[in-house]
Amino acid sequence: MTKKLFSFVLGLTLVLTLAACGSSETTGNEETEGSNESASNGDVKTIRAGIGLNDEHPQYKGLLKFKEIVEAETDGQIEVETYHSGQLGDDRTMMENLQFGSQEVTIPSTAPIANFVPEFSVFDFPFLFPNEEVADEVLDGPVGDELLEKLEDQDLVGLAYWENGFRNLTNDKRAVASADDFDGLVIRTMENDLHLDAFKALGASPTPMAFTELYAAMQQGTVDGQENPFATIYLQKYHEVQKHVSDTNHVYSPFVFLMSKSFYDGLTEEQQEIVREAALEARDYQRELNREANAQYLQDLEEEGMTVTRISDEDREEMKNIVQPVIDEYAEEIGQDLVDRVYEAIENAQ
Ligand code: KDG
Repeated sequence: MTKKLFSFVLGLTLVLTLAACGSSETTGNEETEGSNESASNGDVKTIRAGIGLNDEHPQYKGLLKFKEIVEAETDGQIEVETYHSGQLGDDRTMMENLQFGSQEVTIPSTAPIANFVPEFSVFDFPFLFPNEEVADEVLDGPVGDELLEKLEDQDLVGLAYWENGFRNLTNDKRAVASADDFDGLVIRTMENDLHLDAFKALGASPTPMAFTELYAAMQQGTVDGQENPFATIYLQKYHEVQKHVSDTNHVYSPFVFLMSKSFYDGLTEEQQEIVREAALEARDYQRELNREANAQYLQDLEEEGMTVTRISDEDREEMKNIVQPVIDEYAEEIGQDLVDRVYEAIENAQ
């Protein structure tokens, strides 16, 4: 074989060998590269998640935890955009956004949800839950799941119950220590007929209003007071526009982590499992954050100059008796059977 021919054959062999390695490398990794490629450059889904509370509230910190888990577990296939302080609208608007597909997640209290699924008002019955532990067991149990399932008829998916917390009264007029002290106070309530009727029974002049309008209404004096958990009262800076706070603890308010049903149905089974698990893991984190600082918030409010009035057991008992007829009326409307099962679940959880 001449030198020329040998060099040609050697070169050809080298080229063919490299080409073969190259193609086997491509074949070897093609599938992996292909799947990685689809994750990073393929159809990335975006979750636009909006809430009413501000970015200091445990609700927002819980939402950031949800974002962290979902983006990690889906390897970037799902991205979560977070919006706080009503940037995407008030609770009703954000729930409608989910129904119409312009937003994918919101986390309202059960009270505004009752305008879409009336049965949710049962969780706003005054003095229903004795403490957070019983609330967790009932909400995370069969009767809580039963109510979440009813959301699907409204094109909503309820993935978990988070915690707003025990609601307490603030006002700018006077110390409220007993039922008599509610007389004539213009109290902003959530947009929920049960809340309105309960405060009317106590002698107040309640007015329904979106959460996004509340601070300005107190600042302008169009309402005398409102009721919310200590975390909200402190972190939304209501002490700047309210003089008095009473530890009425009159309602334990859950949040519901809502997802648009059309968005949820468009996820793969694996992605559905990831968002479900993330909402539950972030729930536990959010509840813990909410409870850790709750006692501190009341102290902070006093340090900010608010007058704190402690409600005695007797006075709280009197408030319960006054609102009982309202509870009985709504129990009939919601369905006595469901209400009885909620009370039974509370009994079993104690
Ligand atoms: O988005 C947060 C609101 O749903 C929640 O804060 C509702 O407690 C509430 C209120 O008073 O409107």
